[in-house]
Amino acid sequence: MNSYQVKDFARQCGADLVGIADLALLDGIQTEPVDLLKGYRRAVSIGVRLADGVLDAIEDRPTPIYQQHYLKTNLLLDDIALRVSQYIQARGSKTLPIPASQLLDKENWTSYISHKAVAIAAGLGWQGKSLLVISQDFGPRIRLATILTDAAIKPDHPQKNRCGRCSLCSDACPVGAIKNVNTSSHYSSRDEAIHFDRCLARVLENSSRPFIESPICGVCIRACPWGKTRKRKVKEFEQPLNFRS
Ligand code: B12
Repeated sequence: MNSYQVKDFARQCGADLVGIADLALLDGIQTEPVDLLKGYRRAVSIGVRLADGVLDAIEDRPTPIYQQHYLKTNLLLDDIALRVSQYIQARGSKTLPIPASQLLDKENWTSYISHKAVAIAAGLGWQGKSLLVISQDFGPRIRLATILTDAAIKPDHPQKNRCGRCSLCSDACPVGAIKNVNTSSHYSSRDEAIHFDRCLARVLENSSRPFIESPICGVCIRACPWGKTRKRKVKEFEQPLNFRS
């Protein structure tokens, strides 16, 4: 089994993005439990693209359809992670699929491991000013999951940051949570990039709005120019058809 086969299988299962992280790059990262990565060498990072129609309808708050899309995308990611885990395990390596969105510590708002850190190490994208992983093809319009493995498959490399002087996510945030600070690789803490208390208060407020039950938002995702459907692609579908009646 090589990395190409694992990636190909993940894509067949529905992943839109897949990369392999060398866990040596994540040495010392915060995990729950602290020895979560012990015995593992690589992490398969998978990304599932969100629907533009759902995101483009977001103005200053999440919509009921984004709430459902969020839940269904998490289920799809967990399903793909399980299948990839089974594929690798059947070929003799140990695996641990990490759920897309399971909160473990509600005081510090943390999970088993940061899927974003894994995705950055696996080259899926860079860490944007919003703290989100921005991929070249889909921008932050992706959700992520991770499969840890002891298989010594070939790792990918991190990408360079391409946010530059753009401040659209920061300008769009309804509570001014994004500080508009750049990073060349990744932020050392979330407070370096955002006013975490403002972001958290906003997503919690959102979770009590009608038909919204999760701490979600989506405004900074929608604002990012990376991943917005390009006009060129749209035009391909808009070519007039030469039908004669
Ligand atoms: C808890 C949680 C929240 C909390 C706290 C968010 C936060 N910033 O930590 C709340 C409820 C506020 C929240 C909000 C949102 N969330 Co949230 N959330 C999570 C969850 C479940 C756990 C995150 C966690 O443990 N953070 C802990 C901190 C300490 O980790 P960290 O900030 O990522 O990175 C640390 C280290 O890892 C290190 N680091 C970071 N990158 C790298 C890279 C390398 C190479 C290294 C060495 C280290 C390193 O530096 C940091 C300090 O230690 C994850 C799922 C998951 N398991 O990852 C989703 C997740 C991060 N959320 C996500 C999203 C989309 C959102 C929202 C947009 C809401 C929404 N869906 O509409 C907002 C965005 C808020 C923001 N701008 O950060 C996505 C991000 C997808 C993407 N494209 O990046 C995730 C990955 C869920 C998923 N399955 O896709 N979220």
